[in-house]
Formats: sequence, C-alpha cells, structure tokens
Amino acid sequence: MLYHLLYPLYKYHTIFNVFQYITFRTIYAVVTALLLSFIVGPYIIKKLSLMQIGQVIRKDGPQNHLIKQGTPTMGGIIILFAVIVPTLLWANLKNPYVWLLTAVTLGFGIVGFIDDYKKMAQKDSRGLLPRYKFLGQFIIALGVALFLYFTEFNTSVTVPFFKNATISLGWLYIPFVVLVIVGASNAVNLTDGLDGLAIGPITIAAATYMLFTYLTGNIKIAQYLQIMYVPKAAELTIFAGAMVGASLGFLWFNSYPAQVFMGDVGSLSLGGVLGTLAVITKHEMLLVLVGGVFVVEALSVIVQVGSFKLRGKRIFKMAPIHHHFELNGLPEPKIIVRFWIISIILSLIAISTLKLR
Ligand code: 57M
Repeated sequence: MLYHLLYPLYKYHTIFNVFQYITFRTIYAVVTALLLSFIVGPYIIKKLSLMQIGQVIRKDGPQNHLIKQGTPTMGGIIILFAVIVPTLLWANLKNPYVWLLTAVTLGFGIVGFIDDYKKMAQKDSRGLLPRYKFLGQFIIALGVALFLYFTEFNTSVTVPFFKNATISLGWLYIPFVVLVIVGASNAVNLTDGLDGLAIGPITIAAATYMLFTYLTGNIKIAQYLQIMYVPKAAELTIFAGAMVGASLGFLWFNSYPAQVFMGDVGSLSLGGVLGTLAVITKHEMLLVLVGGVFVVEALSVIVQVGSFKLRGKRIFKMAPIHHHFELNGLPEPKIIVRFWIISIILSLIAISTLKLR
C-alpha cells in the first residue's frame, strides 16, 4: 500500500524514488514486522490467557514440561499478523507471488487454527484428526502447484552444487511441489516442541530465502551467479523480510521460559510458507540443507516409528530427537541454542552453493 501511495510521488520530489527499491522496502518490512509483534504481542498473549487458550501438556512426555501447563498457545496469530500487514504495506500488490504467499500463510494458518481450537475446546492434546489436517495441507499445496503449473512457471528443478544441472519434471512437478510444501509444514510442526526451538531456525531459514529471492529475482545477479532467474520473484524479498521480523518478534516472547507457544496456527503456516519460498526461488532441494534441523527432527520420528514397528525396539529414548536429548539430561536452553547454531552453519553452507558449483 505504501509502495503504491508513495512511490508515484517521486514526480514531485526525488526522495520518493527510494520506495522503488526492494532493499529499502525489505528493511522497513523487517522493522515494521518486529514493531508490530512488540505492539500486538502482549495484547494477544493476554487475550489468549484470559480465554484460557492454554496448552494441554501430555503426561507421557519429559516431566519437566508439566510446569508448562497453561502456557497460552496459538501465539502464531501474532506471527501471521506481523507477516501479512508489513507485506501489504511495503510490497508491490500487483505481484502475483505476493498474493500467493499471503494465501499460503492464511490457508495453513486456518488449518492450524482449527487444530489448536479443537485441542483447546476438548482439553485434549490430539486436536484435528491427522487425516483431516493432512487433507487441508494437501489442498493448499496442490493449489500452489496448480497455480505455478498453469501459469507456465519453469517446471525444472535445480540441483545444488552442479552448474546448469536441472531436472525437467513436466507434470510430475505438481506432486513434487506438494511434497516440498506439505513436508516442510509437517517438519516444522514436529520441531516445535521446546521454547524457541522452531522459531530460531525459521528466522534463519527465512533470512536465507530472503537472500535467495533477491538474487533469483534480479536478472543481472542471476546471470552472474549462473542461477535460475525467476521473473517477479524479487518482490518476495519483502515477504521474507516480514517473516524474519515477525519471527524475531515472536522469539522475544517464545524464548525460554516461553510466555506463549505458536501452536499449529504458527508452525503449519511457517513451514508451508518456507516450502513455497523454496519452490518459487528454485532452491527447493537446498531446503533440505537450510531447514536441516527440521529434516533431522522429521527423520528421527520416521526412524523411531520404523524401528519400533519392524524390530519392536526404539532407537531414541523418545522422538522427535529433541526429547531424546532432554531425557539424556541436557537442559532445555542448551538444546535450543545448539539447534540454532547448527541452523546457522547449515544456512551458511547453503549460501556457499551459490559459488560452489
Ligand atoms: C507437535 N507438539 C508439542 C505447542 C506448539 C508422530 C509423533 C512424533 C508426533 C509428535 C507430535 O504430536 N508432534 C506435534 C508437537 C507441544 O507443543 C504444542 O504443539 C504446537 C506445535 N504443533 O506450538 O502448542 C508441546 O511441546 C512443548 N513446547 C514447548 N515450547 C514451545 O515453544 O515446550 C512447544 C512449543 C507443548 C510443550 O510441552 O505441550 C508436543 O511435543 O506435543 N509427538 C510427539 O512429539 C510425542 N512423541 C512421541 O510420542 N514419540 C514416540 C513415537 C510416536 C515416535 C516415541 O518416541 O516412541 C511426544 N510429545 C509430547 N510428549 N508432548 C511424546 C511425549
């Protein structure tokens, strides 16, 4: 909105020229998102507490979690608000990807909200039946895939570390996109089990994709780096910037000891958005590295369940893997900060692939 209102004023004063620059608008999207989280955060947390939208803690988990009983959940509402409002303020609203990402944020947010609401209303930690949750995620991801496919989006997938190596998927691109988006959404959801454990790596991943959106959307830089150029993708830098600001803002409240949990409204949505950003920037495979922490968490569950079904034995004391470390006696803040450190290293390696090819 600000872009549309203020940029045309450059005819009257050159200062308004600054609104055309994506870098300028991204910085202010970050700042706006951060400030909005600080402004609405305490109000929403208070409302959630008053409405008794508190977490129901499972009794069979690590016992140190029982003191978290009653911590308000659904704090993801703060994140969604702080992502969408700055995006609408600072982005070019004629860009179709801006609306696609906004729809993905809201779509996954609604699925997560229904899940959280059911948990709260029934005072049960199970919430929405997994098959309905999956159906919701599937429909939204399919919508993204079909939109891209029928708007003649490039259906080749780039392979990290290899110059000019692309795999042309044709119609198989549709299930591929669904897999990336639904997989990312669920992996982030599984990770969200300790204070700040998910939002830290999300902030780092969003910052990494903020860089990728800028580079892939700029024809000169894309040619120079020999990465795939995606027309109109650069405007998503503003969206990714808003996500960085909103995530940092949420971390303010979710850092140990958490005043609020994001709930599925936050985790499903942020994961889905990350998957969509990876798809649009043509850095889909690199998400495995950028979101390495989420991948390891999801794999730990797959391996644990597989081993228990096949051999009747567990590999970890408890999956996802953060519970294993907790049960081994590592203090919660230590696990969280170590996961952040790993996330930073993985993102740096992912960024290095721009040159390592
Ligand atoms: C998300 N939700 C947290 C909070 C958050 C298949 C199986 C591995 C599924 C998995 C599962 O249910 N995952 C879904 C995990 C929950 O957090 C809420 O959920 C939202 C995210 N969806 O925003 O609202 C609890 O996590 C803790 N928490 C924090 N700080 C935060 O900032 O401390 C969350 C956010 C909160 C709070 O305690 O209540 C969760 O863990 O439930 N299931 C599991 O993770 C369970 N694992 C398990 O059963 N493992 C088995 C098999 C199936 C692999 C095994 O190893 O044998 C464990 N989860 C819990 N207790 N809570 C088991 C014991």
